Amino acid sequence: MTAFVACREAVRAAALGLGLLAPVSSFAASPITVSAPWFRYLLPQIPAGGYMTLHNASDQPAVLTTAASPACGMLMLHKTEANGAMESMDAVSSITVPPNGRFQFAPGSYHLMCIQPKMKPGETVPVTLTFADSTEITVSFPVRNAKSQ
Ligand SMILES: [Cu+2]
Repeated sequence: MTAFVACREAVRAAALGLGLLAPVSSFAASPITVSAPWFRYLLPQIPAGGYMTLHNASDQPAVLTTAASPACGMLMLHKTEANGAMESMDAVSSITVPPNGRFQFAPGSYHLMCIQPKMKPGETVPVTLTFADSTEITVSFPVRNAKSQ
């Protein structure tokens, strides 16, 4: 429950810091590219939210099934849901990026939940994304703090 509440606050705090963009990373061998990856890091005992946009240049859907990082302990796919004044968060088993489309992770919506963050603002940490067809891509996520914009 504590981690749950902390995460919710991290997500809300992150919403205040929207509007930032990171350099686009591209992967020549894969139709999947990732833009604007970042983690919002608060404290070691508070889960860090990870955000990015996935782009799919193929004419087939791309299904993201797992994310992993040595900087996270467990790294989960999560979605925040607003129900009136309440907010809750659920694990999701996969995320589908439409053909020639994109899928955005953002504060208040889909995010990567880094359960035990071992990172510092200013660093970059690797995240490996695995898709249903066994494609794996590793992306460098810049780490930002609560006040970053
Ligand atoms: Cu979460």
